[in-house]
This record gives sequence, C-alpha cells and structure tokens, in this order.
Amino acid sequence: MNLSIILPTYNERDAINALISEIYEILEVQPFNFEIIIVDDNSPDGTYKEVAEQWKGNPRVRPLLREKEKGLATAILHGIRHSEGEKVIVMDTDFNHPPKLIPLLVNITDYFEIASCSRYVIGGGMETSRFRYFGSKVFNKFVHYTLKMQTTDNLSGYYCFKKEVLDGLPAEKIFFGYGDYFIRFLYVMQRMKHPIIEIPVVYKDRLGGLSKTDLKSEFFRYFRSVLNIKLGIWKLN
Ligand SMILES: Nc1nc2c(ncn2[C@@H]2O[C@H](COP(=O)(O)OP(=O)(O)OP(=O)(O)O)[C@@H](O)[C@H]2O)c(=O)[nH]1
Ligand SMILES: [Mg+2]
Repeated sequence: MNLSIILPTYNERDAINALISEIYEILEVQPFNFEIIIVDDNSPDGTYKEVAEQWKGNPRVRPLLREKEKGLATAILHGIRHSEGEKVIVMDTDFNHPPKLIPLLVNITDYFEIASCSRYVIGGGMETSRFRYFGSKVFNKFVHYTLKMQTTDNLSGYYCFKKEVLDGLPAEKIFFGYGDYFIRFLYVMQRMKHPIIEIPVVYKDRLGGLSKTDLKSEFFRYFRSVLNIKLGIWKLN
C-alpha cells in the first residue's frame, strides 16, 4: 500500500462523505494504491454510521470506531497504527484543508520525508478568520524563538510523511492532547534531522458541523506544551 489518508472525525456528519468522495476522485486517477481511514470517536451525530453505510463493500474506505477513547491526537495515532500505507496524510475533515494538495504532498515526500502545509509561507493563508490567522502567526513566532523550530506553521495538522520516521519512537508520547501533538511531532522530527518541506496552504471555511476548538483553553494548552518541551518537563525518552 502506498498511501493512507487518516481522517479523524467528531460530529462531522454534514461534510464527511462529500470530503471522502472528493479525496477518492483525486486519488483513483493517481498511479498508486491508497486507503482512506476514518477514525470516529463515537460521534453523537452518527458520523461513523453515515460513513459505514455509504462506503459499505469498498475496501479502500475504512471507518474505524473508537467507543472508549476520545481525543484528536490519539485518534490520529490509532489511524496510523491501523494503516497499511508507506506514506500517511493527516487532515481535518471539515474542508478546512483543501484535498487538491494531496497529489503534491504525496509526490514531494519522495524527496523529503515530511511535507507539512503552512499558512505562513508565501502563497499560504486563511480564509476563515483574520484573528486566528494573526493569533496563530504570533504563537508560531513564539514557538520559533523558544524551541528554535524552523517550521513556520506548527499548528497546521495537514501533512504527509513516510511512516518509517516513527519507527522505534514511543509515538504515544507525541500523539496526545489536541493540536499541540503536532508541535511535538515537528519538534522531534527536526531534532532527528528528518528533511521537512513546507507547502503553502490556504485554509477554507469549515463546511457544516461545529468547531471543536475552544480557542482560549487550546491556547493555554499549546503554550504549556511548548514550555514543557523547553523546560524538559516533556521528554521523548
Ligand atoms: N476522532 C476525533 N476527531 C476530532 C476530535 N476533536 C476534533 N476532531 C477532528 O479534528 C479536526 C479539527 O477539528 P476542528 O473543530 O475542525 O478544529 P479547527 O479546525 O481548529 O476549528 P474550525 O475552524 O471550526 O474548523 C476535525 O476533523 C474534527 O472532526 C476528537 O476528539 N476525536
Ligand atoms: Mg477545522
């Protein structure tokens, strides 16, 4: 298997099948094998059922249901662990992350081990909220100066990587919490000197459903996560 797309969902019934269809149409004309893995945390709106019914009998679309555990980062790790692809793409399931970048991400990871989408390289941006765009930009500067990270968008969460970069690593020590897991992921990858390229992305408006991000509490979580790395309170080994 060449590529696994991981789609974490929580109450995304409105748009999830449209997103899977769009990804599917992009991928079925590509010269590589793929699977699309949906990791749903037993969403009350019935996201899992919606996907399972729509794609029944199609082995390329694999909905996974987590009945006990909840949380974005552990859902992504669950998907990665159940995936068969040599490369993995992780993305939001509400159309914030445009699927048209998928072929580019897959091709460019032949040359770089990780391709991470960024709102802060030339050509990137955010159609959704100016407040979040600039707030995130300032936070990313803070991450840059505190942890000496070279990546410009450490909260993106739309990326492709060769799965082997996680070989031998205690991945559960990276993949916990919410969007802050991505700071830890990029931090570890940069410390391990894996080649990373940033690709410009323009975030689109969420299509349907409700946001799961509570800006204030997430900001404090992200801030704490960065300080924990800096002060050595968080360590990989
Ligand atoms: N499986 C799983 N997925 C989650 C969980 N929380 C969020 N997600 C998914 O993670 C992605 C990001 O969540 P969003 O609510 O879109 O967060 P956001 O992009 O910061 O906020 P918006 O601007 O509203 O799009 C979406 O695909 C969600 O469905 C969770 O606890 N479990
Ligand atoms: Mg979103």
